[in-house]
Amino acid sequence: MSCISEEKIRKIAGQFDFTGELVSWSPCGSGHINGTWLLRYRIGNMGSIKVILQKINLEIFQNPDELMENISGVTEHLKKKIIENDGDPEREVLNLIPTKEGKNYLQDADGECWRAYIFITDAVSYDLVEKPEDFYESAVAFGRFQEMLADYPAETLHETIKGFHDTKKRFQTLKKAVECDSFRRAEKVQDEIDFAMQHEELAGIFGEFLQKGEIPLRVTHNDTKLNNVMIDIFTGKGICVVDLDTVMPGLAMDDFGDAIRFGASTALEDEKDLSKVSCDMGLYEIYVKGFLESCGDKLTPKEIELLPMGAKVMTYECGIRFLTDYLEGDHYFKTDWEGQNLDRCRTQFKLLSDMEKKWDIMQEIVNRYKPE
Ligand code: ADP
Ligand code: GN1
Ligand code: MG
Repeated sequence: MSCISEEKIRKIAGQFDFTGELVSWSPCGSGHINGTWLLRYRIGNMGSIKVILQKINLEIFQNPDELMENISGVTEHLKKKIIENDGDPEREVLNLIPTKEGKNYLQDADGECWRAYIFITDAVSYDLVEKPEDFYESAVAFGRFQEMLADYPAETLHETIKGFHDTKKRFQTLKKAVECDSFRRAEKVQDEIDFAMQHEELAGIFGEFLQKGEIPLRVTHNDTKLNNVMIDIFTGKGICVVDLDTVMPGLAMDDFGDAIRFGASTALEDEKDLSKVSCDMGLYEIYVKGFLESCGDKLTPKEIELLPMGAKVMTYECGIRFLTDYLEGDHYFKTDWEGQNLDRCRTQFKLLSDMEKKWDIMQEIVNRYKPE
């Protein structure tokens, strides 16, 4: 996905509305879905500018018009709020660069779809927490993100991936993958399949609360990994939330939980040595604090009570998604080695087991930080 010829990149980049001489490009970030490149341009004697070029994964996002309509709408909304709050609209929100024809993405002759963003300068994203403060900042950024979108007209958002966090549906898909066993891998992962089946209960919890009207749908990010927040290298602040492909009506607990399963882990998502994998309660506490400080007063008592459950559910959901993809021959998440999705599944199940051991502490921490 990250390989691209010079001819192709020049042809694609040349159709977006900016000038300058393209001098270099390189793959960027460690996202599992889209192809992302950092492009450097020289502009006369004025210096250089950087641009992010992304190839949209059309196997996953089948309706690019709707996807980009969501992103345009959400970024415009965020920009207004940021300007109202005297923020920097070039760095605190993604800025789409239109095509020369004035569209928000490009469909090339091969049918591939591309979009370009202004590069957020002097900022980094992390796959593993290096400093606890960075994790705190990511919590504040995601909490603020949710808050700024609280008045976004949710009914105008398209569901870019149907049933994205419908854990029950994810569980059914896993069961089908086990039954089909198209790649004859099920026998090798019987322990993981057993673990997934034993935890089936987690798949239905939020669906039931929703059905009973006990928890609300909100406009949420739905992919709150630490590496989807850009951290300012000078101030250490969580400057901008990126990866807006899955901004849709969803659950606050899922945004919280997804961030915990990734960022409060003591190891990378694809660590092979499971003895290194645990859910760090110090990091968990820091995230709880940042998240509740930034959006806690907007959440209902039930949502707050269910935050720790969000961590378990999202860790489980992600684990079964990785297991399903392994069983189905690794067609969804990008992989760099055979078995990487299985490695990812194992870290998630290890984390979930660890959360079960730490369940009382996890609840106690949320209790301690909940708004009065
Ligand atoms: P994916 O859907 O594949 O995860 P992302 O949109 O998250 O793709 O982009 C991958 C990575 O590229 C991000 O984690 C971030 O590090 C980097 N990135 C994305 N957009 C920008 C941007 N506008 N400026 C700087 N870096 C960016
Ligand atoms: C994908 O795009 P990225 O890498 O930020 C995935 C998330 C998973 C995550 C697991 C659209 O996120 O749902 O939780 O991988 N995004 C999509 O690391 O499926
Ligand atoms: Mg990403």
